[in-house]
Amino acid sequence: MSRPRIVLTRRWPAAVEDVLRERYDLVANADDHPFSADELAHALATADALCPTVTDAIDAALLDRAAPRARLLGNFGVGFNHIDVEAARRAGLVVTNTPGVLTDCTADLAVMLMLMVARRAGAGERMVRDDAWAGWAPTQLLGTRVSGKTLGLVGFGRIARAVAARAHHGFGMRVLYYNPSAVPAAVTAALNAVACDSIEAVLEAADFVSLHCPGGAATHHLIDAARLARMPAHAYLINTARGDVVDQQALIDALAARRIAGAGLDVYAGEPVVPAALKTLDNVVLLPHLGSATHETRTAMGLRVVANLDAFFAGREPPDRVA
Ligand code: 8YV
Repeated sequence: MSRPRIVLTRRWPAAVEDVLRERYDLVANADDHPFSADELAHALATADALCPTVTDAIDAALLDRAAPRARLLGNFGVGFNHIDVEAARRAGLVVTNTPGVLTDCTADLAVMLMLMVARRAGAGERMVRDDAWAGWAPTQLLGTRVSGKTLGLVGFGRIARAVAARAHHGFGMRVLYYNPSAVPAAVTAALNAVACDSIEAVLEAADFVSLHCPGGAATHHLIDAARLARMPAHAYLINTARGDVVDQQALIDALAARRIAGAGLDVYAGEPVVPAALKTLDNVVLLPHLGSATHETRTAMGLRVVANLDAFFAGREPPDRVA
């Protein structure tokens, strides 16, 4: 029997591509170019499984026209808001993701953004690189203390809890959260975390707000102008979730008017475009979607996709099926 054909839309860590090459008829993307819609349609029509990432729009228009041979979408990433899950179901596709393996690195990055923006790390680094540092001064680049402050989490899933652990145990922060469903008491007790009954309550009480909800229609512009206005002027917003969870223009307006103190962003609406207005602001730290970008985690993500492929093509239930 011929081996299933697997198409990867991007380059994956070499160790993972090697495993896939041993087990499957692998079609890799040697030059790592983002696929066009036509290339995605061709892959769906010719592969047994397509393995997309956040850079691929697997939408209804694509899925409805593709007449897929593929039976599995093995997403490389935990977030799958770039996949129209209903349309995938209609097209007879099973969808899997990669939960768990990127929790720590994404939480590390959220903490890094919090520290960077509060302690003005970006501005300081630019000063050194621009040869603009004239030497130490008592009032130079003063930032905001992080230790002992209040962290507010919007969403309290795996990554938010890992951020809370770092903040609470590492920085002595008080942790508040809003989550749409109940969280086990043992989890909140270990982190001394306090539930709020609305997003507004988190925004009003926190010195740092970090977003940890999924992307997609249900959370589009969850943080809009009205909600940003609930944040005190000394507070910071951290986003490692998805760009369109925040109304980006409303955030730019709030940052420019100093209605909030700053923001640390790893994700944007319409990536990879980052609005020029954001780049001109000194009270925002801008990273290029690096949340899971470590050798260890990207390899683990790839191997998690492999585990899903292996289960699916052996006729078992894939461990990370989301649709
Ligand atoms: C991934 C992420 O690198 O997994 C996710 O949802 O946001 C990132 O950490 C990227 O999305 C890969 O698809």
